[in-house]
Amino acid sequence: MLGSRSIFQNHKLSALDTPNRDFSIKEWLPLKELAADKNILFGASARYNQVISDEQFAALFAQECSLLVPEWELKWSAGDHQLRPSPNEFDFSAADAMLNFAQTHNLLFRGHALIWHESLPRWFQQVVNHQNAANVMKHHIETVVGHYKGRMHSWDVVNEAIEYDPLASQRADGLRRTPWFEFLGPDYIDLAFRIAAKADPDALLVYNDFGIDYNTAMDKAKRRAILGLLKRLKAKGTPIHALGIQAHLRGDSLDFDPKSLRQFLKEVAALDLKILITEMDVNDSKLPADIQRRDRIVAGVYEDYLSVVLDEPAVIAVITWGLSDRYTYLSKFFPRSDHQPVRPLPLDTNLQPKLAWNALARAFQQTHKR
Ligand code: 9MR
Repeated sequence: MLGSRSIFQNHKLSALDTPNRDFSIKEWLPLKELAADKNILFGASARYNQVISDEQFAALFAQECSLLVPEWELKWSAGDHQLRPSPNEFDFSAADAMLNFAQTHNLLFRGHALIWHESLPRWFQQVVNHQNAANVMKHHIETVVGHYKGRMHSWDVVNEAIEYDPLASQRADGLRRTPWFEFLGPDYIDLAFRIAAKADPDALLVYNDFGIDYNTAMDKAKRRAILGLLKRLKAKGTPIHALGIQAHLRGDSLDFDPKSLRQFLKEVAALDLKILITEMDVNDSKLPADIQRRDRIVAGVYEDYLSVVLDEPAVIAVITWGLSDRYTYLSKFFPRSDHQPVRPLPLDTNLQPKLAWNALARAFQQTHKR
């Protein structure tokens, strides 16, 4: 406990906490309704067992969200789930059950992610090479996108194709040296989009990435590299329809600069692309232990960020990476040093709305209609 408190006090970070900030809301309606009023989608990611076995959570999910994205079940291999148990097999059972849940509750369904350097099955390394990579990609995208043809709101066709730190990249375009890149060269991105567009002409096809949000040298370089990539794809006639901004934010960051983020969104929109906020959460691992303070800071980050982002008319969706602190990847990936549970999402572990929920509600209420 002492650890995180002293870190917080030793920095200018205490300025982030504004005890008198107003997070009140005009009207208590589900987030999906507040968003829909402005023609915006609100949704979240979830895993199979959360929506299939946790009835209380599933009911809240259906109440608050208009879109569901599986956190694991449409990746090649993630957690204990294998969409691709072997080179010739596809196991759609978990994702199909989630689609069924979505359809029962009138939720849109979103696919994540077709081409990514992470969450690949073990066999991938043994089986895929320069000669067969294009066919493996084609087989995967045609089969998976084809399976959900006409039933998907959007697909993350390529995820995280720019280097973690583009400043450290040896390539001017900042492209990440993923297996796909090594086997197929920079055009693997264009290829993936073309295969996906053919397999489902109705789905919104998205390029998704992170590290875009702040005014650090690294994030600036990332924005530049992403803009470059999007421009090249558009110039080639690649069937890409949107940029997905993951928005994994940090409660303890002092580097948020509304102006430069707003400018970036404008430049993306000028390419005739839509923008989706795809994986929003606020990492509170370095924030003070006190829950009221912590929740206030997290809520402030949600509202400050969304007020900038929703100002851009091209932004059509806000999706959080999980809905409740009951289920968040951050508890495993970024635990607090004081071992207190993390609180990065709109609902707490008992599914009660937190100030972060108010922040989302306020952002939807305050923005203009699309
Ligand atoms: O939250 C996801 C975690 O449970 C998985 O173990 C991990 C690997 O598949 O992916 C996490 O989600 C990531 C998403 O797919 C892409 N953007 C970053 C997310 C957090 O790491």
